[in-house]
Amino acid sequence: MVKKIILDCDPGHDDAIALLLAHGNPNIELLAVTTVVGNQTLEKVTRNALGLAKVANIVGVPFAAGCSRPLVRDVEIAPDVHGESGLDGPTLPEPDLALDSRHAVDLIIETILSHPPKTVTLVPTGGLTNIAMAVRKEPKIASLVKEVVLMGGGYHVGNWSAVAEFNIKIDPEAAHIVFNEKWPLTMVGLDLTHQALATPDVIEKIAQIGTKPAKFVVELLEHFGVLYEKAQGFVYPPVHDPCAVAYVIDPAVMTTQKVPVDIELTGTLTLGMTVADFRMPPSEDCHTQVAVKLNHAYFWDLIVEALEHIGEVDYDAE
Ligand SMILES: [Ca+2]
Repeated sequence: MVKKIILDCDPGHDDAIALLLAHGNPNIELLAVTTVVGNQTLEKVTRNALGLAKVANIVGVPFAAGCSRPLVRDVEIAPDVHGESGLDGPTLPEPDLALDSRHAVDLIIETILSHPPKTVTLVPTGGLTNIAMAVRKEPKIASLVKEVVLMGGGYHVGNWSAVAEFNIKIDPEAAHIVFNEKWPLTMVGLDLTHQALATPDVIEKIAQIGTKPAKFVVELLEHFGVLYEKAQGFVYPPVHDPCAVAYVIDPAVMTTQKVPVDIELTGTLTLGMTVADFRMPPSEDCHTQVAVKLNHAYFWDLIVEALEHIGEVDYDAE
């Protein structure tokens, strides 16, 4: 069955691979791509998203820019992890796709309202500002979306503080809104994504595809590896965002556990922590679950297959 998704992202090396996975997997129908401030400024991540559309030959999908700052906090970006461009490493082609004239928040709402109930999955892979704004502007979407599958948080670890993950930490108020709406929500957090390491055998498999988009991904992963080792101390980089897309493609790619999750908004050391309460079996109405264990080989096979499906794209890098 084809799954319809809206990808709300801040490319971002791992967002880029999430976008290519969504576009290249035949079981995903990409309804819209929306951007949000996060890894870099809104202007830079939006430019990156449009450039990626050219790399993967994505046509007929609206791309819209969203919020340029979090709901309450000041803008916090991650140049040490993603570089000055937000996508340092490979050369991105000059985009020729024009942005949709709508604000991302309106595009998200209109896309959900124009499809049958419970058929559209929201896949946020950046801060949750656009999603929070959308559900506050049009509360009906909370009962109309099929589910929210987001990359963010972590029930045992953080990466932007001792206990908070970047996407949640940069806009914790937005995350609080999104986690407290009653839609089914899957948190694909660091506990899971730290298993999605781009090991040398994986990079070699992608290199063997031999196409320009595959070469682009290899360069992304190699550069991300250098930045990630310096910034976060990883030998091989964890490729977070495509894990959320992979879960939508086939939930069997990972195990999950139902557990209530809420967002810490007042802790001086724990702001933006995704607090999961494992003390008791979850209640009947628990609408949140967390990703636990990844099938590493299956996950990377999905990415290789998507790149093979995209095939050769003849674009000129500037
Ligand atoms: Ca991201």
